[in-house]
Amino acid sequence: MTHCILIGAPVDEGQRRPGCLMGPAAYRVAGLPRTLTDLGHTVEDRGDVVPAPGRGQTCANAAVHHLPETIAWTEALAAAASTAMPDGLPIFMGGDHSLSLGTVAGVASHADAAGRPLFVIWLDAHSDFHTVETTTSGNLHGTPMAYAAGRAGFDPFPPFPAPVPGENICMFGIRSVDPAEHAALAETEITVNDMRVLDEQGIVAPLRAFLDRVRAANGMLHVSLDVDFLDPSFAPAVGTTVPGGTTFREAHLVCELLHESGLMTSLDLVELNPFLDERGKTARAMVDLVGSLMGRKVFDRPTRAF
Ligand code: HAR
Ligand code: MN
Ligand code: MN
Ligand code: MN
Repeated sequence: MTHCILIGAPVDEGQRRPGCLMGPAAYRVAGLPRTLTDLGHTVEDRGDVVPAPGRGQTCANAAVHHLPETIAWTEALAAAASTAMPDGLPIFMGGDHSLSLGTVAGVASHADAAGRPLFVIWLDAHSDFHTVETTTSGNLHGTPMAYAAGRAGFDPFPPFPAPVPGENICMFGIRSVDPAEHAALAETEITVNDMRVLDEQGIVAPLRAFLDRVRAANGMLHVSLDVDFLDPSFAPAVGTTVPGGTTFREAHLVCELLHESGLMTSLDLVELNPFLDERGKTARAMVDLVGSLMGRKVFDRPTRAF
């Protein structure tokens, strides 16, 4: 039984298609709290985070938009995350992926204070490895993984509290990487399990290899689940659909294995844009995946001892 702390992060400023701000409401409507309580967990909904007003910061890259608002979200969400961590499992209901600038920062300061290494698993079509300086779209939802990894180029953001070493970061489902991200990733120890890797090796071997390392290090594990990790055929409610994503079963298998590992300590649900959904199917698919992450299974059977 886990104490689940729901935190709404109606962030819409990290990209240009309005609608992600309706995400937290859609998760509640689609039955996220009930799904968790039906699995025997306790649920505390802390409501939606409200950021302070932006403070007018600027940067040299003219493409970047909503910089002060995004910094304000980062600060507010980092505070909400580090406050929630000692109390249970925070589940951040987004909101676009720029919310992870804050959530991972808050989780990282908690892990640092607890003296435990933080690991991050990034389930996404995109690597989100731009900096404020390299983004050409100017959409800051394309930057949070680079911020968490401690890349330079994030002025005037607050310095990332305890950067996550590349060896502790694993990406899954990747199929859209910009040239500047590609070059920067090549300089890191980050494991990039792109769709080609998953096609050839399946989900189980690459995921277990990473989870074994988290366990061996007594690490904390932040899971960041972007809707576009999923194939748009069954999860269309996202502004940046990319064909060739994970299937329904591949995505559930990832979640089932994560649950079986017992390692997840915080979770982001990002990029759901309910305005683009078809009768709620994407919101429901995401809630179903959280069910698998939190222990729903068809049959109890002996699983591999981790
Ligand atoms: N790399 C592209 C950019 O920076 C697309 C980023 C899209 N990111 C998300 N989240 N949708 O993963 O604009
Ligand atoms: Mn706006
Ligand atoms: Mn993303
Ligand atoms: Mn994405």
